[in-house]
Amino acid sequence: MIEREYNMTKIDYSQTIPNNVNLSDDRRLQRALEAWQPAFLNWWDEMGPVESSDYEIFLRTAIDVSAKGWAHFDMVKMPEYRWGIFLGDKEENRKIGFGAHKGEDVWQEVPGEYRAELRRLIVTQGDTEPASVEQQRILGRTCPSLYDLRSLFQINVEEGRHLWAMVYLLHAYFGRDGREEAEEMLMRHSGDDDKPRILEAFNVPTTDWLSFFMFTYFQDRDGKFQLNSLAESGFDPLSRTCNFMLTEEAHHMFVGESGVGRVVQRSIELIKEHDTLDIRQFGGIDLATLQKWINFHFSICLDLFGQEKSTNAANFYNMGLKGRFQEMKIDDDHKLDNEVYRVPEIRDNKVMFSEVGALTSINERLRNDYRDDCQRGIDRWNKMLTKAGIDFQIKLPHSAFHRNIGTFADIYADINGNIISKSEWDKNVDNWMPTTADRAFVESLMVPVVEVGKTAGWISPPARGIQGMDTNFEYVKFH
Ligand code: BYC
Repeated sequence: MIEREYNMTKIDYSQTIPNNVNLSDDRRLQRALEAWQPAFLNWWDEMGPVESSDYEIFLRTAIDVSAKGWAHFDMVKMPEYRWGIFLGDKEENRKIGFGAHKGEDVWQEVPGEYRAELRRLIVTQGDTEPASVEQQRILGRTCPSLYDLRSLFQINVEEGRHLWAMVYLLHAYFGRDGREEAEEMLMRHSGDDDKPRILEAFNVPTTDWLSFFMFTYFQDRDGKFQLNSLAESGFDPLSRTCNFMLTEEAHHMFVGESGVGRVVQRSIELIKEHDTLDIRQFGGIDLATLQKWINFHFSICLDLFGQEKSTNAANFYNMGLKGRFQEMKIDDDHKLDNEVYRVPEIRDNKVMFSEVGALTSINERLRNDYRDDCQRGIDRWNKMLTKAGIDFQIKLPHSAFHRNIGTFADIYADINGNIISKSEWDKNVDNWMPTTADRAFVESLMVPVVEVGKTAGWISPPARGIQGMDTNFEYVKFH
């Protein structure tokens, strides 16, 4: 077994595959990854952002994984972006923080008895990354501004790199079946009938920019919570990989929050200007439509946390593979054998709560943490509406609404969590969820704006530019 030494934060860009893991010391691994690289580039060409290979984009590239100064900005063509392998810094004497192995040294190699579970977690995580690039591939055609186009492409290249991160772990630590899994990552495709992506929400196409901002607000936030839980892992290479991915994830959520905020801002302006909530006729997105998009995206993202009661999740925790959100900040024994947690269930046709073992309800706890985090943005947007004197509040739908995984998968519920019949659902669904006509309306607004410094009429311009640049900067050059 080759000893892997990862103490350097600097990234070596002289290599075919930029890395900070001393890849050149492990020839076999280097060759295997160099063989995967053309398959990845081929996938990017076929399934990545459409018609974009000649564009020059003001992109951020990692040069150093330390907390300060890891980012470098330059005009780059996406296919020339230097995807590579970057692990966060090693924490000396790190111990496993939870589960049956709490207090033991973290693992630098895969513990044999947990190999299957660890592989499954890494594959599920890895699968979401190229999925999101596939979902967003046609958005470049209808960008509301060059600034937004840059944000889209920045996110896309980083999701590509996150795939590299998981593929590295599979190649480096899982031998032949890891290499096979890495190939499969490029064979499954979002929305493919025969070989779909693993998690449902990653099979929904993202074809308009309102959906893109919802995606980056809600779905990337699932990424934040899942990556934080995996960053707690006793398998140290996974922990360090996720820690670095999280630094990039923060920007993706910023794009979502500021994007939806700019839609709200523009809607407020149009409502005030024309003294009506009915602003579609003036080319704005009305708040009722915005609410429907939230209902859809939030509910499909709740499914991403799995079942309320899950033995898989309990096992991942007990084994020390996947912790809770900010595990080390929680004040308990980090073993959870005798703890309880409240989970929803359906009794007498109502949503009620009962206490079950905290271990089996790990997924539900993470989902609740996620819900609280989502609420913060909703509060900020509502404050904007209140301040403008507009009598409308946005809200997150109840957790029972429009669910496909877990306790609520077999029932219908309204947005307040009242259980209703199928006929009531059918009667009201068009008030809650985007209809074909709603989607056609939003699509009709998606006219590309590519003039420097200009922004589409349905969204406010960004408050400031990127990396100290003006909002008038030419963030993307078409050639
Ligand atoms: N869709 O025991 P359960 C990101 C299956 S996002 C389809 O509750 P578990 C990103 C499940 O597989 C973060 N199937 O499951 C964001 C199981 O199947 P089996 C991605 C689902 O394992 C934006 C069965 O139902 N990372 O990074 O506790 C852009 C029983 O369920 C779904 C991760 O997800 C579903 N939604 O929980 C780019 C972290 N949910 O065993 C990137 C890794 C459940 O019966 N993944 N099933 O065949 C995990 O930790 C877990 O796999 C899950 C599922 C939390 C997702």
